[in-house]
Order: sequence, then structure tokens, then C-alpha cells
Amino acid sequence: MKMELLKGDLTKIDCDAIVNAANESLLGGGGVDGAIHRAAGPQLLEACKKLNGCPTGDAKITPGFNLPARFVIHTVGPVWKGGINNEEDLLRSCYQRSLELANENNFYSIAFPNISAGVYHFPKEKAAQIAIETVQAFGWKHELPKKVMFVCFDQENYDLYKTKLNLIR
Ligand code: AR6
Repeated sequence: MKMELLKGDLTKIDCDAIVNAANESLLGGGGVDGAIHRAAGPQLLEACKKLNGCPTGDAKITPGFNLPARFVIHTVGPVWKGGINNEEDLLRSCYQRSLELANENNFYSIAFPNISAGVYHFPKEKAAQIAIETVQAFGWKHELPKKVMFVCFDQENYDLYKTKLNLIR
């Protein structure tokens, strides 16, 4: 598996699936979730309504509609509440379940934002560490997805991922 770091907007990425940092309702919100729904168009909300929500740490899939990405994998990260409420395992599970869905659907490429590191206040660096570790470990055991992109909206996140990815290369 190849891990790539990109700076920019997840909704512009052409790949098999982008991952949405959603909430348990799967009915939209702010942050990257809002941006994805705006770019995908109203059909995305209609598709999400049929999924009956999603528990924290799990993931569900829809088409990408007007997005360049063919599919959206909606995952629900944990809200950071001090780190003593299983937040780290739940975040690991978001990456794991998203990658499992990508693998089951024979996806070649998938792109992640820094899940939970915005409105949900998970410490950015710890979140990036969990993202990279979980993706790397999945890659040791699975052929697909072949390409995993980390898409950072801001310089701070980009620099965090860059430092961590350089350390394992
Ligand atoms: N492309 C890439 N990354 C982005 C983009 C974008 N277009 N927009 C924001 N980010 P957040 P969360 C980054 O708050 O913390 C929603 O209301 C952002 O800088 O989107 O998991 C949902 O409905 C940050 O690094 O997600 C939930 O209620 C990262 O994406 C709640 O927010 C995640 O920030 C989920 O909160």
C-alpha cells in the first residue's frame, strides 16, 4: 500500500472513495461533512436517510453523486471527552471499518480527512498518529486499497502528517 499526503479540499479528490467525518445521524453537519454534502448534491442526503444512522466507530457507504469520488464512506468519529472514554479505540475503528469497506468493494484508492480533529476536538497529533498507524497496519495484511491519501485542509495538519510519514519511511 502507498500512503500519500495532500493539502487541499477532500471534495475535489478523484478516487474510488472519500471518507466523511460524519455524526451518528448521517444527515449532514458542518466541517468536512457539510462540504461533502454541498459538493455531492441533494441526492447524497436522500441516500444517507436510508442508512438509519451509524454508531460511533463504524462506517457506511453511499455513492458519491456529483463528487469526483465514486463513493463516500461515512464514518463517525468519537467526540473527545478527555481521552478516558475509549476515544482512541473508537477512532482506530473508524479507519479500520472504512478500510474494510474499501477492501470489500475492491477499491484501489481512498482519501481520508483527519477524522474527529475538528468540531469533535480530538487532539490533532494523536488523531494523525492513529490514522497513519491503522492504515499502515491494514496495508500489511491487505492488497486493497492500494493507495491511501491523507487530505489536509490546513497547514498545521499537513505538517503533522508530513513529520509522521517521514518518520516511517
Ligand atoms: N477537506 C479536507 N479536510 C477538511 C475539509 C475539507 N473540505 N473541511 C474540513 N476539514 P470536522 P469532526 C478538516 O470538524 O471533528 C460535522 O458537523 C478539518 O480541518 O469536519 O470529525 C459532522 O456532522 C479537520 O482537520 O469533523 C459532525 O457533527 C477535519 O477535517 C462533526 O462535524 C475534521 O473536522 C464531526 O467532527
